[in-house]
Parts: sequence; C-alpha cells; structure tokens
Amino acid sequence: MATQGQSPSHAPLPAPLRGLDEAQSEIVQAIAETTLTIAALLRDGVADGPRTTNRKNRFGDTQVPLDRLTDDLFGSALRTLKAVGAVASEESPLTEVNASSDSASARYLVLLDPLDGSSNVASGAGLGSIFAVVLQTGAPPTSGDVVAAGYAVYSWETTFVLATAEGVDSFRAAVDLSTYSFEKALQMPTEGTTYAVNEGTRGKWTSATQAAIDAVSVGRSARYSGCFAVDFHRIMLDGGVFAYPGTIDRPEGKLRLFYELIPMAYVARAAGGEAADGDGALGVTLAADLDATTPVYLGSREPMQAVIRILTEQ
Ligand code: AFP
Repeated sequence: MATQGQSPSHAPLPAPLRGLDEAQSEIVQAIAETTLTIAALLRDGVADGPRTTNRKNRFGDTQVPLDRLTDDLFGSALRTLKAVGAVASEESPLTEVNASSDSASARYLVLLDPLDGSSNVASGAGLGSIFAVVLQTGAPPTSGDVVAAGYAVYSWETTFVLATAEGVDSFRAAVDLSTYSFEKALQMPTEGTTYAVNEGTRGKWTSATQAAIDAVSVGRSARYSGCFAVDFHRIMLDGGVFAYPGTIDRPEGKLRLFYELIPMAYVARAAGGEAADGDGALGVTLAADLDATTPVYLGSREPMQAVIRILTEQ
C-alpha cells in the first residue's frame, strides 16, 4: 500500500500504457498511485474524522478535510515529476512547478478534481477523483490539448479509468490496494439505459433544457448519486446521458470547465460518446479563466445528438 507523501516507487498500472510516451506515462502512474493512497485512506477510516469545516474553496463549496488532504497528496506526487510544469485543481489555483529547473521538459499541465462528490462523505456514498494531462501551449488549454484524462471511483471497489488517443481502459485495484490490474477496454453504448441529472433543479431550467432532459429521459431510468465520477462511470458502462445543466439563476452551471468537463469530455469522446456545453457546442470552448464553470452534457452518441440539436436550436 502506498503511504501519504510517498513518491511512486513502482508502476501501479500495468505498463506500457497505450497511447502514452514515457513522460506522459510517468504522470499518469503518479496519479494512479495517488488514487490507491486515497482509496487506502478511505478504507482505513480517514473519513471518520471531522466531516465538515467552515472553510470554503474559491468556488464557494464547503471543504471537507478530505478535500485538502487529497489535493495535497496529488500535489506532492506530481511536483516531483520533471514533465509537470503546472498543476491546477478545484481546491488550489494554478501552481507552476519545476520553473527553475529544466523548464523545457516541464511540458504538461495537470488538471484535477482531487475529491469529487465530497458531499457524499457524510453518507458513505461513492467518491471519485478526476484528472486531465494537458500539453501546455502558452494559451489557455482546450480539449484539443489533452493527451490523457480519466478518473478513479472509490466505493466497495476502486476503479481507475484512463483515456488516451488510442482508447479507454478500465483498471481494478487489488484488494490490498497495492496495484491496479487491467479490467477491460471501454466503449460507451450508443443508446444507453440511464440518465443522470439533479431533477431537483427542474423548476429553474430553461425550456430548451427541459426539452433536452425530457428527450433523454424517455425509456431510460434515472440514476443520480451526487458524485460526477460515479454517475459518469455508470453512463460509460450502461450508456445514456449525464447532465448538469445551467439554471435560470445560474446559467453558467456548477461544474468546472477545466477540472470536470474537459477531462470527462475527452473520456466520453475517446469511448465513442459525445459531449456538449450549454450551447450544444461540439467543441469545448477556450476560456481564459481556469475557474470557469459550465453546463455539462455527456453521454451516448444517439441521445447526445438529440441534446445537441435541441440546445443549438434554442
Ligand atoms: P461536491 O464535491 O461539492 O460534492 O460537488 C460534486 C459535484 O461537483 C459533482 O460531483 C456532482 O455531479 C455535483 O456536484 C452534484 O451537485 P448537486 O448536489 O447540486 O446535484
């Protein structure tokens, strides 16, 4: 088992990782190692400590102690890697690393949601971590700069999903959380059986949003846990649509463009699915503000075509 603050001493994912070069693999291995550490901490009862604080992150979300701890774990694992030029997360703003060393080789920005779904901590429901490895070009990153993205889901088992230009693979953690083994390649079903949205916000949806959700809900079961990674993973397996729309009072939505939509849009598309923001745009737009939030629609190709058509016609 990995311990807190330890840099990776072995490859937790079976190597080689398809679609990634040595530097990119090293970054993904460090992320995977950190997810095993987090899974072990959750298993060993770290969530039994204080479950809430008076602190808020810069998005105004209440921080649980685990938010800070997991952010620190990813930060310390990634800062030691020469290929990492910067890290930005939902919990801490962009931090440049390796600036004084061989900065020419520090080519990658790592985007992170270190503990996704932290309001689930109190009830023991599923949690996740989300990441993207992005080639730095000097301009604000776009979905086109992502070289790898994925997520971990922590529940009764720990799953790590990695998307690269060559496809999407899922890995399952060993019972002792020492390593991951390859489980299967993932391809999102084209139609799907479920949809995930917080129906409690329906009264604040625009008519286009209502029409889009109505279109995907017909013939599908609603499944929503409050953790994006968990809900998205179900969509990856069973197909359907995950949506976190904007509302009349919050048209820009709640989920983060860089820490949530860009990574998951990359995964969805690499698995044959589709992604859109609130305008139904097929491309994930360039935003200078790393902390931007956005409406999110992700899922199977067929229902997403209906969503995109409705949103672009609004
Ligand atoms: P927290 O990490 O603050 O719990 O937020 C999780 C999240 O960003 C995402 O994982 C969920 O899909 C979404 O928020 C749930 O938000 P609602 O509770 O508003 O439905």
